[in-house]
Parts: sequence; C-alpha cells; structure tokens
Amino acid sequence: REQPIDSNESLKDYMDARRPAVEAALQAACEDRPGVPERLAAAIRYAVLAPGKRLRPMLTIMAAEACGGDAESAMPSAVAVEMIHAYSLIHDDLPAMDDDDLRRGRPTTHIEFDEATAILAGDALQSMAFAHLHHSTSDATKSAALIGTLATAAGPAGLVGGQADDLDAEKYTVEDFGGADAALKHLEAIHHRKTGALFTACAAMGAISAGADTNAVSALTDYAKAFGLAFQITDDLLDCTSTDERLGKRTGKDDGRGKLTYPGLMGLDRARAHAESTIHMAHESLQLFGTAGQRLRKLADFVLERTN
Ligand code: GRG
Repeated sequence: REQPIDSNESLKDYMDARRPAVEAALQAACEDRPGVPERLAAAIRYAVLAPGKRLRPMLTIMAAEACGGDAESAMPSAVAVEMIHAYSLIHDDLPAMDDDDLRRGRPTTHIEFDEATAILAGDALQSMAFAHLHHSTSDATKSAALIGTLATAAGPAGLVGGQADDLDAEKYTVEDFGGADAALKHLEAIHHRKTGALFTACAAMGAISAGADTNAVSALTDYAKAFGLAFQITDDLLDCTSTDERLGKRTGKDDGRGKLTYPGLMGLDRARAHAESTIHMAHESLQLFGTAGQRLRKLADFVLERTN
C-alpha cells in the first residue's frame, strides 16, 4: 500500500505542509478545560506551544504514512508524545536537574512562572498525554496498545530511567566505568532510554495507529532506535561545535575529553563517524518500505545536518 511520494519533495516542504495540523492539534489539546486552574493551564500552554521542532509528532506521522496510514489517525499519538516530551523538558530544566533558564529561545517554564507551577505543569502533561490517547482513539484495542507503548517508553525503564542514570553519571569518571569502552556502553544505554525510548515510541505508535503488522512495527522501531542514538550523538557534537553567529566565533566547549559524552569518549571525528554509521543503520531498517520510506530516510539525514 505504497503512497505516491514526489521524489523531489524536500523534508522542509513536507514538514511545512504537516506543521499547521500538528500545531492546531496541540493547541486544541491544551485548550481551557473546566476545573483546570488558569495559571496551571497557562504554564502548560507556554511549554507545549513554544516553538519546538516538533520532530516527535513528525516522526509519528511519517511512520504512520510509511505504513499506509494517514496524518489524521496518527495525530492523537503525535500530540501525546509531544506532551510527554514537553513535560520532560520542563522537569529537565528545573534547578534540581539541569537548572536551565532558557529553552526554545525563551525563559524556561519555572522562570516564566515558578518552580511549583512548572513541576505541576509537567505532572499534568503526563496525565494529559494518556487521557488524550484514550479519548481520541475509538478502537479500544489500538487505544490500549498506544497507551501501553507510550507508558513503557516514558517510564522507569525508558525516559525516566535514562534521565536518572544520566544525572547519576555526573558523579563518575571514565576510570570508574573501567575504561572508555565500558563507559561508551553505559552512555549508549542512557541514550537509548533518555532520548531513544520516546523516538521509538513515536515510530511504533505511528505504525500501530495505521494498523501495521508486527514486521513493520519492528522495522520502524529499529529505525527509531538508531535515529534516537544518532540524534543524541549530534546533540553532543553541537554542544562542542556551536557557534555564536552574532560574534562569529565558537561558543561551544572543547570536545570535553574524558567526559561521558560521545566526543568526550571518542573525540570529535570518531563521534561524527559514529553518528553517520548509526544513520546508515537507520536507512537499512527501512528497506521493507521501499519508496514509502523516503521521508523517513530524509528525516534520518536531517539528524546529521541539523544545527539546533
Ligand atoms: C525529566 C524525565 C525527564 C527526562 C528529561 C528531555 C530530557 C530527558 C533531557 C533533555 C536534555 C537533552 C538536551 C537531551 C538531548 C535530546 C533532547 C531530548 C533534546 C531536545 O529535543 P529537541 O531538540 O527539542 O527535539 P525541541 O525543543 O525542538 O522539541
């Protein structure tokens, strides 16, 4: 059930075409509801409707489309995953975690509002994601599969566990892990959960919402696992190589040698090569989809090209 895809279509054209529906669905999902305190509702909207790349919703929709489904039926999953992502960013920015003042070019939620409101907005978004899936998916079997997939990805063996180990890792040096190879293994395990679990859920949920068979779900899961890992490696690389265009100079740190990051453990060049080979693996996982996998291939390539 391949959909005709214009081979000249750029990823940007595709994302620009899908973005209004994603933004409208996010907006509708964050509209005022009876019983929701106004300040809490404002903090939720502030965090969710901030100008993010919407990579997770796009991946969810692309996975559905690669399986012959459509954006509309994948939208509840796309919205739910972005809600979980927004909650994780709010909580990650808190003083008890990364203690950041800026996110998506604006003050973080706890700076714009206050810490308690930010914690509660994150808590609320977690519940909202699952309630949204429940209320917007009429097929009970699909709804249960979507909710279970997202709950597992967001939970203690997924996003939360990865974050816990990441925070913990700051206490250790490479020697504590028994050398660079063991440290790399640990780092990869952190990223598969902290970043990869949600991307994997996007791909699986997109496929499930399209009614895909287990082969397709499993191929897309492999794709997203590789995608998430490469995304994290390039995140580490951007930290090292980011430039301040206004000043025209590099503002990123050095390669952070010895630190528990890919460039820190492998050096910049090997980390870059590792990102490239990981994206190659993502491409390999898409063989099953033929031309229907073209957009997902372009999304994978974007990870290597991204500048933010
Ligand atoms: C608090 C449970 C909990 C988890 C936090 C999101 C997260 C886990 C940590 C953020 C730290 C970080 C920079 C992780 C790297 C990958 C990542 C999630 C980047 C942010 O995602 P983007 O680039 O953000 O898709 P936008 O704003 O575009 O949506």
